[in-house]
Parts: sequence; C-alpha cells; structure tokens
Amino acid sequence: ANPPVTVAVSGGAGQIAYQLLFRIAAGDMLGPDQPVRLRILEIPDALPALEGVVMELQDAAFPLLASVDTTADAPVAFEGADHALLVGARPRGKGMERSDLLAANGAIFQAQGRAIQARASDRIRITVTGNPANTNALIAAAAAPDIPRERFSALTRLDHNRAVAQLAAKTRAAVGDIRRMIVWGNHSTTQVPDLTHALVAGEPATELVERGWVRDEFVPTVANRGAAVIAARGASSAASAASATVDHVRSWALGTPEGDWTSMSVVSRGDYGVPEGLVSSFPVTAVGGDWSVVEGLELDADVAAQLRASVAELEEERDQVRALGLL
Ligand code: NAX
Repeated sequence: ANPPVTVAVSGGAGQIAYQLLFRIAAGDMLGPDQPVRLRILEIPDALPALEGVVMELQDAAFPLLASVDTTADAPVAFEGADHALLVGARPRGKGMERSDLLAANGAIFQAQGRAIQARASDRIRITVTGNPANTNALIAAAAAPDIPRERFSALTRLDHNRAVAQLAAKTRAAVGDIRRMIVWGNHSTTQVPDLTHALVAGEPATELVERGWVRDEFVPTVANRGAAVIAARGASSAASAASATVDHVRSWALGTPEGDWTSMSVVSRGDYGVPEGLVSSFPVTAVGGDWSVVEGLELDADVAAQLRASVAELEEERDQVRALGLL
C-alpha cells in the first residue's frame, strides 16, 4: 500500500468540516489507494465538540483512514503536512465592521502561514476555503515567504461547480457534458462566471444560450448562490463547499482531465491583466500536483470589464490588510 499522506484541516468542528473530513477519509479526495492521516485544528472551545466528530470518524471504520489527531496548536497540526485545508475562519459577528473581520482573520491566517512554513512537509499544498478566502490565502502566503507561491490557493471551485450546474440545467445537458467553464477574480459577489469558452457536449455554449440569459440570469445566479442557499436553508453552503474543496484538491493533486480545465484561485503571475501577487481565480490545468494558467484565451468585453471590477476589489482588500501590517 502507499504510505499515508498527511492532511491538516482547520475548523474541524464546523459545518463544512462535518462533510469534508468524511469525504477525505472515504478516499474521495486523494483516491481509493491513498491512505490518509488527518490532523484536525480547532480553537480550544471547540475541541470537545470536535471529539464527537472524531468518534464518528472512528465509527465509520474507513479503511483508508490511518490516523486522526486533534489539536488547538497550529504548529502541531501542520507538522509534516502534505495538504493544509484552511477552512476555519472567524465569522462576521453582529456589529462587526469589515475591517474588524479582516483583522481577526488576518491574525489567524498569518499565524497559520508561519506554522505551515515552520513545520509542513516540503510537498505542502495549501487550500484556503475560509472567507475572505482569496485575501486569507494572500496573508498566509505573505507569512510563509520560503514556500513557493504556487503552493498557495483559495477555493473558487464551488463557484465553478455552481456555474457548470446552471449551464447544464439551462441546456438540459448532463453536468459531465460541460467542459471549459471559468470563474475569474475574487470569491465574492464580484466573481466572474464565464461560459464564453465552455463546451456543452462539444458545442460552444454561446451558440446554445442567449447573451441576455448569461447577463441577467447566469452570472447573477452563480454569484449570489451562497446567499440563496442561506435564505433557503438558514445556514451557509456546507456540503457543496466541502465537495468543492475535495474537487479542488483532487484536481490539483491528481490532475485535470484531458481537454478540460478547472477554476482555482492562485497567486497571479500577471496573466490576463491581474496584477502579480494577487490571489485571483483563473482557468487552470494541473498535472501531478503542479498547475498552470490556461494561456491565450480571448476575453469577451463583458467578462474583461467584470474582471477589472473584481480585481479592483482584490486590490482594495490587499490594501486594507497591508494597512493592518499583515503583508
Ligand atoms: P463554521 O462556523 O460552521 O465552522 C468554522 C469552524 O472554524 C468553527 O468550528 C470554528 O471554531 C473554527 N475556527 C475558527 N477559528 C479557527 C482557528 N483560528 N483555527 C482553527 N479553527 C478555527 O463555518 P463553516 O460553515 O464550516 O465555514 C467555514 C468557512 O468557509 C467560513 O469562513 C465560510 O465563510 C467559508 N466558506 C467558503 C466558501 C468558498 O467557496 N470559498 C463557501 C462556503 C463557506 O461560506
């Protein structure tokens, strides 16, 4: 059997982790032949609840689950970690300003970035799900300057999957028939779902749907889907966010399929006019744990304008955390 891979997950007593940990242990993330060691990080107050989750992980008797450890100490959690899934974050409390939220999360992601640099395996790959995900990834990367930039990522796969699902429903196609969807920019309402390069069973999506539908239905539905789930469920997306986190890491570690790509927020190298160093979503292909941005795509005028607005928001968030001394 393969030696176990160590996966550190923060926010282990939260609602996303309640799905995510079980999907990882079942082999959905790294494959059916890859044993995993889980290292779960929580704040001290949540450790008793986390013990209940650990009991359930035991009770599921997953053959691939080599070990489970819990801790409230980040350096312990990231010791030897091959993947760090940073899900835990400070939620926005009543009366909390956006700057308070950035500061609270900044402290968390700075400390975790330092701990990852000090302790993780040299194979470490970091995925930030906790919001504001792109800027939290930027902070963690800044706190870990010795780790290559391309090892830091943030989750926009949920937005990508939502876009795929909306296009499949509209064209009455199977989800598996949709290829080359893109979400650009920030994981926020300024995100840019882009179907102008997408194929539906090999046919260009732009020949199957009206421009008006894209502008008035597709883009706003995808960008506001998180709020719609909260309105319906009374709680934020959890199972779908966990599923997207699994998909993100699987695509990164095991590769994207031939002829397709995925959307992933990564540290920009300046592609498509996104300033170098910002953590922005791009279309990427991946092979054996390394990603590359899909090059040479022509940007539709609407998409280009929306991307500029999303980049402006990312720059504003970067400037705020820089003013807080986090970069
Ligand atoms: P929950 O509030 O259910 O769980 C978060 C958990 O993180 C809590 O148990 C908390 O104790 C823990 N935590 C807080 N600070 C921590 C720290 N310093 N170290 C370790 N653990 C810590 O939230 P949940 O619904 O699980 O969502 C988690 C995060 O994902 C939130 O920031 C949420 O906004 C974000 N999301 C991101 C999405 C994305 O697509 N990128 C979509 C879903 C979700 O909204």
